[in-house]
Amino acid sequence: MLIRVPRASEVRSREITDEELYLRRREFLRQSAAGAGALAGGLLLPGLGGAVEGAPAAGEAPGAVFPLSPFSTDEETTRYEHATTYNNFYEFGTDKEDPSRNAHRMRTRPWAVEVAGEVRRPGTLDLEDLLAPHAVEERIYRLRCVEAWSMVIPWLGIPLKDVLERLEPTPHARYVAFRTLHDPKQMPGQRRPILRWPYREGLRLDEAMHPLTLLATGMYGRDLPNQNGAPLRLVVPWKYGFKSIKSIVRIELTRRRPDTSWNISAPREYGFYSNVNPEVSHPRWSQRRERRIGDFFKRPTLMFNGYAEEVGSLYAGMDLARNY
Ligand SMILES: Nc1nc2c(c(=O)[nH]1)N[C@H]1C(S)=C(S)[C@@H](COP(=O)(O)O)O[C@H]1N2
Ligand SMILES: [Mo]
Repeated sequence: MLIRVPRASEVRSREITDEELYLRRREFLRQSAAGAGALAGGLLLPGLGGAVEGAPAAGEAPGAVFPLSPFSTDEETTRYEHATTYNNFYEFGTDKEDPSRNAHRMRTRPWAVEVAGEVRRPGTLDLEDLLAPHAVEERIYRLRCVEAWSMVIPWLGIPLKDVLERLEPTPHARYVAFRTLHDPKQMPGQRRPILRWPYREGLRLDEAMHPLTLLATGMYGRDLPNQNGAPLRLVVPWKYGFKSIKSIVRIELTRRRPDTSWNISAPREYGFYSNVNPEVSHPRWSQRRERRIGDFFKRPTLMFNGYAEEVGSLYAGMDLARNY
């Protein structure tokens, strides 16, 4: 389908050996996972200090090692403590620290995923059966929130494409709709009508089948923490963070464009596409710049979050100010 022209950064990477690339990557992860000693260069956000339960300790090698995808960025990864205590997961509260405080209540095993709609193999699968035949890889991606902050996270996961192909979409499938678990007992935020629950998101089928689109099961070499969307979340690195739906229990292939929770709650602010775009402001703020969590100064936001060469062709001929 897509013919990729390698980016300068990737060509550079290929000139060094796999072994060197591997060692360098481990070093990035070690830096980001290290404790207070690693703080010197970065600004500590209020409320983000201190040890985090389950975080890799200083000097400790991260968990399991998986092949590093060439789609990865070589930017320094966000500190684990920041990535796991500064979260959006409204099912557990709307403050950034709420998910890390409350999400431990969610039971993530056993976990069933319903596959429905325009597929030849519908049904309910245990998470392990959904994922087992596929190879897990590591991908270091930028993720930019619509609120103008960003992180760099080493995800573990499987290309969504691989999973969808095995489920065999019918020729009628044009979109993919996702839903998060709906259980107000485990997710106290769902007792209030902040969003349309369960949280729902959607992609056009070609976006879902794009090789960058990842179904993540882990990060920083270990399982996903609950606050980051355990046991299964989407990661769509060229779109605003809210498209990357957490704790998925349902995947439906549809003929029509599905409703999404943010689009239902504020259609003028959050469109279906929600591609990162510095040229198109959110109605209440500019999207030109962003603050990388851990940095002091803001940096310019890049078209498609820096993935324009990979995904730009998906939107050829579309007016991205109208289709925001
Ligand atoms: N189910 C669900 N998924 C969600 C959200 C949410 O509130 N509920 N928030 C989204 C938003 S706005 C962002 S920016 C990312 C944040 O992912 P992170 O906490 O792992 O950085 O998750 C997205 N996925
Ligand atoms: Mo977000």
